[in-house]
Amino acid sequence: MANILDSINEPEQIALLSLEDRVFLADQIRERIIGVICKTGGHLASSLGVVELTIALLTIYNPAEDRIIWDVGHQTYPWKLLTGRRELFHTMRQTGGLSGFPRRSESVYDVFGTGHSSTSISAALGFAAARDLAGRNERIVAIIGDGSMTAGMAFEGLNNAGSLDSDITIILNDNEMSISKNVGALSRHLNKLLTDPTYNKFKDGVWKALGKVPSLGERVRIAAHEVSSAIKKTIVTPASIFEEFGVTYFGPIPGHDLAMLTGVLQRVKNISGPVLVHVITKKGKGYRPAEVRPVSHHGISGAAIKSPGITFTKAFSDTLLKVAEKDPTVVAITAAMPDGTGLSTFADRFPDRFFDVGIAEQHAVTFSAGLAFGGMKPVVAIYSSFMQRSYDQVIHDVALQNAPVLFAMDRAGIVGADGPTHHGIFDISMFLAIPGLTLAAPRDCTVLSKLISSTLSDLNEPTGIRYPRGQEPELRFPSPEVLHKGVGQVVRQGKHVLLIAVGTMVSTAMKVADILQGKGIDVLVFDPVWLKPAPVETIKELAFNRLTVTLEEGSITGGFGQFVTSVFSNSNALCLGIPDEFASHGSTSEILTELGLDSTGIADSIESYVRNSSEGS
Ligand SMILES: Cc1ncc(C[n+]2csc(CCOP(=O)(O)OP(=O)(O)O)c2C)c(N)n1
Repeated sequence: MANILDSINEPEQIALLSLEDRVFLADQIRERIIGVICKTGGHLASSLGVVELTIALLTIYNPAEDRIIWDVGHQTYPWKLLTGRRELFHTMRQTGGLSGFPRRSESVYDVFGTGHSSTSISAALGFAAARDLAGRNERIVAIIGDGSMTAGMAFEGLNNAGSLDSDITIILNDNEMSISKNVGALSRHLNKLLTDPTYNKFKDGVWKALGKVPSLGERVRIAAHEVSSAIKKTIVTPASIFEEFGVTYFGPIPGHDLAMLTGVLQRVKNISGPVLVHVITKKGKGYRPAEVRPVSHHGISGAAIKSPGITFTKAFSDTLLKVAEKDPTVVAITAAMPDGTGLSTFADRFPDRFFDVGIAEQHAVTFSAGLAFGGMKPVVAIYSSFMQRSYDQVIHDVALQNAPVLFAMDRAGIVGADGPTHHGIFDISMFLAIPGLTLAAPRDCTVLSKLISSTLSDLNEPTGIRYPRGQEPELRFPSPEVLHKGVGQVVRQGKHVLLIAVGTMVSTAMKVADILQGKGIDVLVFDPVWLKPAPVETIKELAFNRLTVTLEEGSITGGFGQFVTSVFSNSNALCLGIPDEFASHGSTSEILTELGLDSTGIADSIESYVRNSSEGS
């Protein structure tokens, strides 16, 4: 078989291929994705599920003019391979390489950047409204998964789509999976559509209908009713919720039958008003291990050697389980991330006390406030970057009413290959600004476990605990038996510089202190543990006769450094952290080095600060 994939340099070539060649192309795309991603790591299963869909879209639409908008964007590997990035595909998610998500800065074919879910319908509507105002006629398509469809934002988009009545096509890519099994009433509804007896009638009927509808070449614009009634006259589609939103529904369509998929999308393309095509795909299609275990193949870590240490996620999961065994009021909530957050074990052990609410961070937070006022102790486990979605709910529903909720914020700090959409660098600034909310950052898994147990033993106010992805750092220090709110710990003595390090930066700070020791600079390392209430009095005392430096894996602007040093009358402190920019993707250590936040970079910054200060005094 000729290598068709390697001959595709422009997406426009795809429409010129025969159907048979496009089917071969699908096989070759799968082979390439499996070959590369099993080595480098990345989002495997979702991308394998949309190979035919991507080819069909590029056959029917003109990607240079039409606007194809992917939701979440983790499934765009076939898209990247076919839109001019094939030769860079092996650099995926690495420093300086391709992003694992669509990026406007990476390609003209990535018309809307993503990473967080459920934005595609809103973005598509915006594009459509702009097109209508400008009097242009490009087509606008949003591709959204059944998991992403569970989010409030997707429904906000649908609601608006039904009233704007602008021409857009929404493709619902239904593989019955979010990262884990999809949940909720919408998922049930989609399943009902899928198992409706009219589905098979639809499959047969579609072919008949396609024969009756004029082809695209013959007519530039076809009125809505002409095509939809032509198809619907021949087949009875099951009643769907989307029709109630004023969105014309077609489906379900088998998503790996390239001929049928292309045929249906071609006809639907020219229907006016909002249209939703329900496409059924299989996550991991074509790679047996991913088909069988789509959850563990959603994102894979590739051939990287893994060390056996304990992760923060595991420490959280184990501790929560222990506490919940003794306290029946402890309940756990996730927004579609039971595995990533470590809550699956809790779900297995306490199914009645576990809530997967779908990709619905805002709802998860307000739901927890209700649980708290109802007498439960809710633990909401949400990645730091996804907490951004629920900022108003944290303020308005939790903090303002002093709802005792524990936020377990995993993936805080730089997360590595997923890049700027996923780095957890704003949580400190977000949380510190909210009155009544307390926030802690453990330096290792022991401190994390103690924080969870002690907070849950007397959960009486909203509390956040932020901890990073991956394993605890090598360096560990004994921690006090009980961690009192607002009390930190000196982990190394020194007379020249007070280095206040947040969370796992304590470990880096110890290495920095070693480096600086060799240069005659004596560093005291202080771990505040609690960022709010901060151990302000202790910090003031320690800062006496020492230069103060703060260090955090979070945004400098509004971060802990600025927060805590603002209490000094002479606030001549050096605040180190993530500068006012979006950190890129790559390995975490490379990103930190680039930001000057590796031990050598930090030591250099502190050394010049000390030298400049002594010259100035
Ligand atoms: C706001 C937000 N919350 C959580 C996530 C984590 N996440 C990434 S993909 C995904 C599941 C998406 O499911 P679906 O849309 O059905 O796509 P599939 O992977 O099944 O193709 C989740 C929960 C996210 N990207 N954005």
